[in-house]
Amino acid sequence: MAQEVKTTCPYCGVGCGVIARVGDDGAVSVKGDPEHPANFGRLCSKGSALAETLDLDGRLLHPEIGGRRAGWSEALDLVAERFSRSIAEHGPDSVAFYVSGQLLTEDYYIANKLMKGFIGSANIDTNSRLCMSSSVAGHRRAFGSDTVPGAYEDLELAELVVLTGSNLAWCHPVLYQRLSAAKANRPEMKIVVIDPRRTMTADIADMHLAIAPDGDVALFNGLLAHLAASGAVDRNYISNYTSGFDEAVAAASRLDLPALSTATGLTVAQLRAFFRLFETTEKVVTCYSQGVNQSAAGTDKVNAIINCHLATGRIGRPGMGPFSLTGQPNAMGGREVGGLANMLAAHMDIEKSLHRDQVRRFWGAPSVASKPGLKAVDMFRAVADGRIKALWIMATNPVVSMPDADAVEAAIKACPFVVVSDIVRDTDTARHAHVLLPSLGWGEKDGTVTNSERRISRQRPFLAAPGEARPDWWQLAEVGRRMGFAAAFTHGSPAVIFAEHAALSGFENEGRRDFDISAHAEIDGPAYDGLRPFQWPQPQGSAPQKKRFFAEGAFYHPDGRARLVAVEVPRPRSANDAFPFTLNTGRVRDHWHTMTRTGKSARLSGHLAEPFVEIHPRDAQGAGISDADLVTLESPHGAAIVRALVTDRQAEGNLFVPMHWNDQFASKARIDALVAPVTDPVSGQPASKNMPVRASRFAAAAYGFAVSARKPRELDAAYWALARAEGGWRVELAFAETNADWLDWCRKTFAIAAGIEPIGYTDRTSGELRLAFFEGDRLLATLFLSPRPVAVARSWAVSQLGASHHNLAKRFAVTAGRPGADTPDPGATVCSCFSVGVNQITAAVRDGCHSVEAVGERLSAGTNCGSCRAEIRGIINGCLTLAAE
Ligand SMILES: Nc1nc2c(c(=O)[nH]1)N[C@H]1C(S)=C(S)[C@@H](COP(=O)(O)OP(=O)(O)OC[C@H]3O[C@@H](n4cnc5c(=O)[nH]c(N)nc54)[C@H](O)[C@@H]3O)O[C@H]1N2
Ligand SMILES: Nc1nc2c(c(=O)[nH]1)N[C@H]1C(S)=C(S)[C@@H](COP(=O)(O)OP(=O)(O)OC[C@H]3O[C@@H](n4cnc5c(=O)[nH]c(N)nc54)[C@H](O)[C@@H]3O)O[C@H]1N2
Ligand code: SF4
Ligand SMILES: [Mo]
Repeated sequence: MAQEVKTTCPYCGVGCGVIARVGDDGAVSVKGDPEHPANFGRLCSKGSALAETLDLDGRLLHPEIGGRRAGWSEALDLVAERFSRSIAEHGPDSVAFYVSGQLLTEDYYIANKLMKGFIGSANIDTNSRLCMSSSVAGHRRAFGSDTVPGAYEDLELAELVVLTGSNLAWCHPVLYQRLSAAKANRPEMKIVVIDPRRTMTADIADMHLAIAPDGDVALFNGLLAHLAASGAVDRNYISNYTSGFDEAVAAASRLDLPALSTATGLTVAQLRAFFRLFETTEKVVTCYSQGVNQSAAGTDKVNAIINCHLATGRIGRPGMGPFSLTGQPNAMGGREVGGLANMLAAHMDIEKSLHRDQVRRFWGAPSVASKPGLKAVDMFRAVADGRIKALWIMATNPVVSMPDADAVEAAIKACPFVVVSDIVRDTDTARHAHVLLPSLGWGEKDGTVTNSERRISRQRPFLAAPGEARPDWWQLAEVGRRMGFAAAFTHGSPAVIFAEHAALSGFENEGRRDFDISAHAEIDGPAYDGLRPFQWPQPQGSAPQKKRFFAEGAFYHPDGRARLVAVEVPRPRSANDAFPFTLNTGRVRDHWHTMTRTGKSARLSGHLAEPFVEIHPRDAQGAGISDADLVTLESPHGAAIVRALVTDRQAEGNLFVPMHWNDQFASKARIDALVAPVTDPVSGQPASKNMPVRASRFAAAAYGFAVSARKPRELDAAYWALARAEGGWRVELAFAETNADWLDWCRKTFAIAAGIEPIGYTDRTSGELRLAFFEGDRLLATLFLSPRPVAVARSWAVSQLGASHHNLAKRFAVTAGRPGADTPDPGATVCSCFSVGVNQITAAVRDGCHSVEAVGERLSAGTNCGSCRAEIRGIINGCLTLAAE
């Protein structure tokens, strides 16, 4: 019997409800849960493709010690013994956990309890340090607690939505869809996008402010000064509920308009227009994410934004408030359990002895760590210099995602004892582990997550545990028991852990702490199984409620008042002739972080199949770089080779490279190798979006493109980038020499049997070479080689893997590298739900489909998840402009 299970998407912090259906044959399909209040049935491209990422190919299925298969008890004994020994010899601060916002709340709770309560160190930090810590620090400075005051509904109720440092269309796509639907219903609603790049999100904006990198403090300071000067502030709110207004305004007023214009890179007219819009619109929501958080001034940016909302009293009311968007599915849950090195469980404060004492008594712990632990960047420094001797990494891939990634890799390599819990066997981090522990992944694991609007939802299992994989919480609890803390880690199920977490949130709380879900403190197995999505707080004895915080003050500083924080505009970085460009990094629509999951899906990999750098046409010209050239990027920390994508969406002087590519998918594209370990002084969050680099053309003697039915082995090339494709793999290549034995190269790389002879041709004048190998009527592999970037119809070439090549003409068509008239090339994927390419959309536009709806009717593109609608609109506009010229 087919079975349907309600669960939650494991990707972004929107936290969409998913219904997973397991058919009689075991096949899984997913659809949006129409009843889930985050998405009401919608899913984006990544959510829609979840079923394609569930196969066991590449999964870690058994514990390993030193590369050999081991049993669980041997592996757990070893971890416990090595951690205990390090603690005995060098003290509790000689060990550390580095965990993740992709853990479930129950996993996270146990990790934090073990480290802070029983090991007695606060050396547990998380990838949320790279993600949300500036927001946490900003909230705590302003509100006295890490509270997101509003709800998603506020974006729909607002008259003005300001999106700063957020590419909502690609990174929170369902929230973007809710916003664009609201704007379609109420066209008078205004949207402002503040981003150095003209992103796909800017597509629905009434105003796009292409701000200079890190110009945000200046912009929001300017806004605060303007609001104060024009009398647009809420005097009652300020005097009843806040302090620090005068100092904040004084600090904010230091730059006049021309100076603000220089600091923000915006014209005085743009500044005036934005200030006026904010001033005259009551219902304003300001959403922000990594363009704000990931900065050396991240916390100040957060407070500069919050200041404007506090000064106008626009907070905690429908359609109003500052809104920090969380990235990971459980970034918020990790904050609730205190997973950051400077926090304690249940939003308590590690620096307050009262809180430490409460947590200690509740846990029955011998002691609770009395000082904050090392934050991620410092933690890996301590690993590098030998202070940390045993490290457990769980659900994160720091060799790819940490700044100064090569140094982080070297530190992990040199660490005497490294444990990695992951679901994938070969990650750039897992390859350096002494002990590998197989974890349950999405669809198998069982617990809760909290989304950006404080909504707690269940992730429910619908697949059996594969191999010997076990939940992360179980691994931690087992090690805790073996370290001598058996009584504190007796939890037999996630329900028991959740109940304990809920009880702690209400423990001696009495309204003094924002995070309180003690209504669930007595929850049992069946109730936990049936738990419906709810928002916190939900104190003991109360029903689920829709609550906004702070409309009438009641902040969590001891005096109950919010703080406006006086923030200074950071000094601009001095010009650096050796590294003249500013490198900005971030996300693409269809990949998730280090690609361990989305890299498995051919559909998702077809959107952008190769690591790239966006560069402005004038900069490209200046550096002698043409579109589709390869580019070497260098900083004092490291180097990368990526494809040039020349576009005026990018501001001059700035470059953008996605953070996703790693050593499994490209020869040299871990962009964090270039990023300096510079952090925000308050939050410790790395500045991942503002790095001086230089760019030059990578001179290759030959370029290649290949498709292969089998995964290529050992790619011997100066540059390569690998992507999953329907029926096999596609590879972009570049070589330093042209006179290799290409036949031999193909045989080795694509594992072609000796008896199989190629079809091929060489053109000595153009230097082009094509080789194709067939077995029966199936294409095994084909290589296109050229002295220039290869101009082959790639989607068409990929589609040949699935085609039947029964006659010679068809086989020769493959080496010709272009489709015949009967099989047009779809072009690069735009709509990944229906695999519709750019050429198909262009053809439809030429055929008279002049709106996104018309294209959707013709090709279905954009009619499922809607994530590509902005791109489709861009293609239509592009075609129509060309036609008009
Ligand atoms: N498709 C996809 N979605 C994701 C993820 C993913 O990997 N893939 N990851 C999730 C996670 S964990 C996170 S944290 C979120 C991140 O979500 P976002 O923060 O929206 O994503 P980013 O692309 O990192 O950065 C957002 C924008 O900040 C801009 N920016 C850079 N510098 C500045 C600046 O100084 N000021 C301003 N105002 N803007 C600037 C960048 O140009 C970029 O467009 O996405 C989540 N959603
Ligand atoms: N330059 C630059 N660097 C960045 C950013 C940026 O914008 N620019 N963004 C930063 C941000 S915001 C973030 S959030 C980080 C993300 O960076 P990471 O956390 O390193 O990225 P992921 O690929 O999500 O890593 C998750 C790992 O956990 C594994 N995994 C998945 N599910 C489970 C599970 O249930 N249990 C266990 N044990 N493992 C599991 C996956 O296979 C994968 O190896 O990157 C940061 N780094
Ligand atoms: S917006 Fe997309 S990635 Fe984010 S939770 Fe929803 S379906 Fe998942
Ligand atoms: Mo993140």
